Amino acid sequence: MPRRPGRYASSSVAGLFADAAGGEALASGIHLWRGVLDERAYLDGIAVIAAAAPFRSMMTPGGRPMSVAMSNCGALGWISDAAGYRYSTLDPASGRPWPAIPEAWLADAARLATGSGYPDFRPDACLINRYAVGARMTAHQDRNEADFSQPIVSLSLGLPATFAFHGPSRTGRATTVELASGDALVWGGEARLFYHAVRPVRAGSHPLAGAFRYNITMRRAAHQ
Ligand code: MD3
Ligand code: FE
Repeated sequence: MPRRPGRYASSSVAGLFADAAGGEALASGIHLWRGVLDERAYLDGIAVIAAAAPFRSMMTPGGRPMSVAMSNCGALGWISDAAGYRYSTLDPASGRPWPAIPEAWLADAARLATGSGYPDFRPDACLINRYAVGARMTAHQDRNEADFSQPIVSLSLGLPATFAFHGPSRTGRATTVELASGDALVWGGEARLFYHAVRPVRAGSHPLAGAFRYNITMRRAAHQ
């Protein structure tokens, strides 16, 4: 994981302090690692996965297409359709299993989780979100997983975005943080069930990703 020189920061994040292993804790259970990813390798890996499991706009249970296009790798993939949100071992578009999570991604996830205080993270699900300009994710909790004691590792590539998180309820002001290509976030402990959102992605061009933002989330969806 080559490190980029540190940039910073979101003025709206108060009280940053350093994690033991070099990340920054934004709040209890939220660990930010700036510029730690090999952007080119991740974008190449995304292209390989998308060749087998193309990005598609899934339907909400209410029947609206999501603005974020999605693909998955790993034993379990997150899907949404008229029947609801859930994990599936098969890609509904092809009827085949999802591609495997690349070993390099699993190695980075283990290192980031361990460095954030979660040494037992063993992801079985990896959702890849692709945001075109204007795409967004409204406030929600991630609660389709079986074990909330496992953290989520989130990797950002391509165009930057404003990420917002609340607390355990949707009410109250959100804290925002600017996420750039190469940044990683680990969400565990009490933050695991926080409401969170991605603001509409602003127009721009990234030298490697063009007019897209990608987010990779590695999770433990099934019981260990
Ligand atoms: C905070 N994706 O796919 S990942 C999602 O950037 C999702 O695409 C966002 O939220 C994205 O569900 C954010 C960061 C993230 C993931 C899970 C969380 C933040 C979280 C769970 C609890 C609290
Ligand atoms: Fe989420």
